[in-house]
Order: sequence, then structure tokens, then C-alpha cells
Amino acid sequence: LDGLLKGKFRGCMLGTLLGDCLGAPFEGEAGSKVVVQKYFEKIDGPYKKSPQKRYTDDTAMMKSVAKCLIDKPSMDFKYLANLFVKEYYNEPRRGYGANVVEVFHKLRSSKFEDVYKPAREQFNGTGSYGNGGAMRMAPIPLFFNNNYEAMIEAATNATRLTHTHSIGINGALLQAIAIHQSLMLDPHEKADHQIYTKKLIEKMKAIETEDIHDLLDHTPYQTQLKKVAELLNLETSKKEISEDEVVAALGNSIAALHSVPTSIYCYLKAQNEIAGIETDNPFRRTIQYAISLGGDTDTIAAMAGSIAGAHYGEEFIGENLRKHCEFVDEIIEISDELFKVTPIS
Ligand code: 8NA
Ligand code: MG
Ligand code: MG
Ligand code: MG
Repeated sequence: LDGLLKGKFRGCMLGTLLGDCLGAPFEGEAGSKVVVQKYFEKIDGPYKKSPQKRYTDDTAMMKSVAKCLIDKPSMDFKYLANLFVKEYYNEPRRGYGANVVEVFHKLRSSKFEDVYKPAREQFNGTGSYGNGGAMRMAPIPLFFNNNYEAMIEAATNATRLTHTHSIGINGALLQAIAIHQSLMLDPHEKADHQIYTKKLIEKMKAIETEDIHDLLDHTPYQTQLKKVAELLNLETSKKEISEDEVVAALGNSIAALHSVPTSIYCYLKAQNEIAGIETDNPFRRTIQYAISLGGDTDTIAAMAGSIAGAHYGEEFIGENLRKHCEFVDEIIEISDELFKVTPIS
């Protein structure tokens, strides 16, 4: 059992890394199943030495979240803010969100006095609703796999360092909850998508309780999750849903509301074969399909990849895909260190 969970830790963290590295070259483009299938045929075909794909902000920030848990298992959010800032100034050209860098500047110049203040000031005080909180979530549901309440609290505070809009925070919570759910699944059995989405909706009901002043819908994630369930139900009754329909219903942007439910959909849909995606491997199918949707490809593939990786574990992640990404061995090492400090009941 220990070995199973250790493999799921690696699968989840590698899921973020591989989705990020493999998705980054397509960021901001219109989706194309054909183009992305050809790309994956090269990457997953007979191995040819080629330049490795670089990771971006998604992995850079996830790394800091993991390091914080490893160094300070009781979670020190001032320390986490320090790690984010250090990581950013070491390598500023990792494709960070356009506005989040202001938070890093302010954190540094204020000497981390109030670590939540700079994020609160973003976007004239409304806070960021970007998916930057969600994209780096993986280590938190892994570490707190035994303590749901503590997971929610840690995920909230880790997000608030950069994102204070409730859409940004609740998107990160949904991502944590999805990983937490998939971690409990048997790698060799499929999740029942009706039960899986129903559980997510129930948990979001307990989270989406406050009015969101600038929105008409006060339970936007539950609304999006219902659309995820409807699309999957339509597919069960043999209706094919095009990528355009998926993007129109769920979105593929940098907004958490229009990318986190999308990543959950990618994971659940990719449990089964998808026309135009030639692979038997459900992990590859997840990230390949996510990238095919276009838009914020690295982040949607990173989020979908970490959910899929938590379900299937490391053994489903092929050698070929790994060889084309930088930092694979380091992520495995970090994941094992995180596993070592994780309380197991
Ligand atoms: P962020 O907080 O800077 O948010 C990202 C963007 O979302 C902002 O630059 C705004 O355009 C928009 N936004 C967020 N909140 C508001 C608001 N309240 N009002 C108006 N606009 C708002 O950074 P983040 O960490 O959330 O961003 C994560 C994303 O940026 C990831 O996709 C990551 O990979 C990176 N990134 C994405 C792209 C892309 O083309 N999709 C390109 C480079 C980097
Ligand atoms: Mg990125
Ligand atoms: Mg697959
Ligand atoms: Mg992105």
C-alpha cells in the first residue's frame, strides 16, 4: 500500500510537470487534435534525442509549495511567500502570469511584512481570478491526503499569497479536491464519472457559500461542474462532443473558472478512447486531449495531468514522454521527499 501511494505521489507531481512542459509550446494557440496527435507521435515514438521541453511558472511554483511542506510540515506561509519570490528572481523568464509579478515585487520590497497584502491589492482590490493558485496545488492534497479540513485550509492560504478573488481561491480548492478524490481510486479501475462529479459538486456546495459581489451566479463552480457532468453523460449516450463545444461550454483560458473544471473534464473523458487520439495510455490521452483544446494549454494539461497522475500513478507515465521534459528526476526526488514527511495513518 505504501508503494502504491508513493507511486501516486510521483504520478501526480510528474503529471503537473509533463502537462506543463509538453503543453507550453501550444500556449495561446487555437486547439487542433491533428497537430497535437502528430506532436505526440514524435515524442512518444522511437526515441530521438531532441531538445527537452522547458517547464514554466506552473512547475516552478509547485516546486516551492512542495519545498515548503518538506521544510516546514506545519506549513509556514511566510516561508512559502519567500520561496515563490526567490524562485521568481532566480528565473524570472519562466512565463509567469502578466500581473502576478507585481505581487512578487511588492512582497520583496515590503520585506514580507504582511504576506497577504500585495495579493489583495491586485486588480484594484478585487484580487486575481487567474488559475495560478490551482496550477501549483498538487503537493497539498498529497501531503494532507488524510486530513481533508487541513487540506482545505492549507490550499486556501497557499493560494491567497497571490490570488484573493474567490474565483481564484475556489478554483484552487476544486483542483485540490479533485486530486484528493483521484488519489483514493484504484489505478486499474475507471472512476465512475457520475459519482465523481456528484462528489465534487457536494464538496463545492460547502465552499461556495458567500456572495460574490461582481457575479450574478454565486455558485459558479457548481454550475460549471454540472456542465462537465452533462457533457460526459451525452458522450455515454454516444453523442460526440467537439473540442469547440467543450471550449464554448467550459472554457480554456487563464481564468480559474474557465480552466479548472475543463481540466477535470479532460481527465474524466480521457479514461475512455477519444476519436483522433491514438494511444492506449489514459495518462497520455489526458494531457494530449487537454493540449488539443488550445488556449492555456500548459496549465490545463498540468492540472489534468496531476489529477490523472494521482489516479494512475507513476507506472502509467511512459519513458518517452519523460525523456522530452526537463527536471523529471528532480521532481521524482522532491515527490519522494514529500512522501517521506507525509503523515500516514
Ligand atoms: P495573474 O494573477 O497575473 O492572472 C493572469 C491574468 O488573468 C491576468 O494577467 C489578467 O489578464 C487576468 N485576471 C486575473 N484576475 C483578474 C481580475 N480580477 N480582473 C481582470 N483580469 C484578471 O497570474 P496567474 O498566476 O493566475 O496566471 C497563471 C497563468 O499565467 C498560467 O496559465 C501560466 O501558465 C501563465 N501564463 C499564461 C499564458 C497564456 O497565454 N495563457 C501565457 C503566459 C503565462
Ligand atoms: Mg505556465
Ligand atoms: Mg493517455
Ligand atoms: Mg498557462
